[in-house]
Amino acid sequence: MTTNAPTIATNKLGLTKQDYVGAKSTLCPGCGHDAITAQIIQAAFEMNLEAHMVAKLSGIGCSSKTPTYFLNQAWGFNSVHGRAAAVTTGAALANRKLLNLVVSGDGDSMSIGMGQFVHMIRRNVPAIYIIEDNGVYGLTKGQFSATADLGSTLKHGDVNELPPLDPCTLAMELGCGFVARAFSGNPKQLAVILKAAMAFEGTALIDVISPCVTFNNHDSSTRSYKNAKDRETPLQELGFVPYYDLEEVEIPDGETREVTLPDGSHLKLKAIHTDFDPTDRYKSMQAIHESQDRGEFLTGILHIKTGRPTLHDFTHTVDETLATLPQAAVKPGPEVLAACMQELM
Ligand SMILES: Cc1ncc(C[n+]2csc(CCOP(=O)(O)OP(=O)(O)O)c2C)c(N)n1
Ligand code: SF4
Ligand SMILES: [Mg+2]
Repeated sequence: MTTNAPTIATNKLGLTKQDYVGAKSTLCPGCGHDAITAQIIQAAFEMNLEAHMVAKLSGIGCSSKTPTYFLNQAWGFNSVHGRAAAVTTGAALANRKLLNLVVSGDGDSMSIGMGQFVHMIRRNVPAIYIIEDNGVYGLTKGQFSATADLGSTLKHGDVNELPPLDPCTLAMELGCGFVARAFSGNPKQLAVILKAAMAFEGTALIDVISPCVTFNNHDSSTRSYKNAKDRETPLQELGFVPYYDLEEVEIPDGETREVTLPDGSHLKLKAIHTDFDPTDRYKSMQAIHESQDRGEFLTGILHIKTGRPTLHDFTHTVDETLATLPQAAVKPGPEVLAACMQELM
């Protein structure tokens, strides 16, 4: 007997997309952050992530609440405001086998958390660091954040007179090897960027413009959904071929630039602005500044450079997870301690 029941798609682990969801979102209906959560679930499903090998890390904010809404079988640490980067650095040191997935906000990362953020990038801590960037402190009712554009206004008329900080050019300045900007209203592009970030080693920064529909969605806000949609300027058509599909997928030559990612996957970048080279960070920074002067925001892979040493190279961490090391290997022993004490006398 045949049945017409629809088959549910499964990935290489035999899991369905439903296996990658979390609790029901409590954010405002239409919040850009929920659209990002949906693409994290999609990318994790397509990349066959094992949830128990993922650590979700965040600070405080509407954005920082979102790890609850995906991968409910992963590890999670919802820290305090601005401390996601520091907690991620600790998590990476303790266990280098987990994939660290950080979700932070523009307030969380670019104000109170700035000191931690810059050092995490400087140390090239292996982590995907997503900033859900709405230009305001959503959770505390919509004050301007440090990424708010000059001249943007709040609902009741206040004008932002301070120049914005740009997480992407800042990250490039600090040597970050994977810098991308996306828009929550462009899910297809975001999913590819997330998959490429999952195949990367080191810090992968993704700044996602994510409109706050409750406090920052009026016409005179540069971060409203409509204004963001009008200003978005995609740099590339992106394609991602995971390493296990390489033999089956034909990669055309020509205009398409290809980057081999550390796990062997391929990222294909077909430039829309033909003179844009994401491997040259100085030119990328110039292109971003010029686009900002024109009132546009560029999306896509803004900069990529593989092979930089990571935190593990700088600190010579062992492969083994610290929690599973035998006591004899982690303790220096009484003689070493006594010698140290002697030095300090
Ligand atoms: C130490 C500390 N200072 C201030 C706050 C108040 N506070 C909570 S969330 C937040 C800003 C959140 O903005 P953002 O990171 O952009 O997240 P969003 O809500 O916009 O997603 C602030 C200032 C806090 N919780 N802890
Ligand atoms: S206040 Fe803004 S950022 Fe927070 S959930 Fe609502 S729409 Fe999203
Ligand atoms: Mg915010």
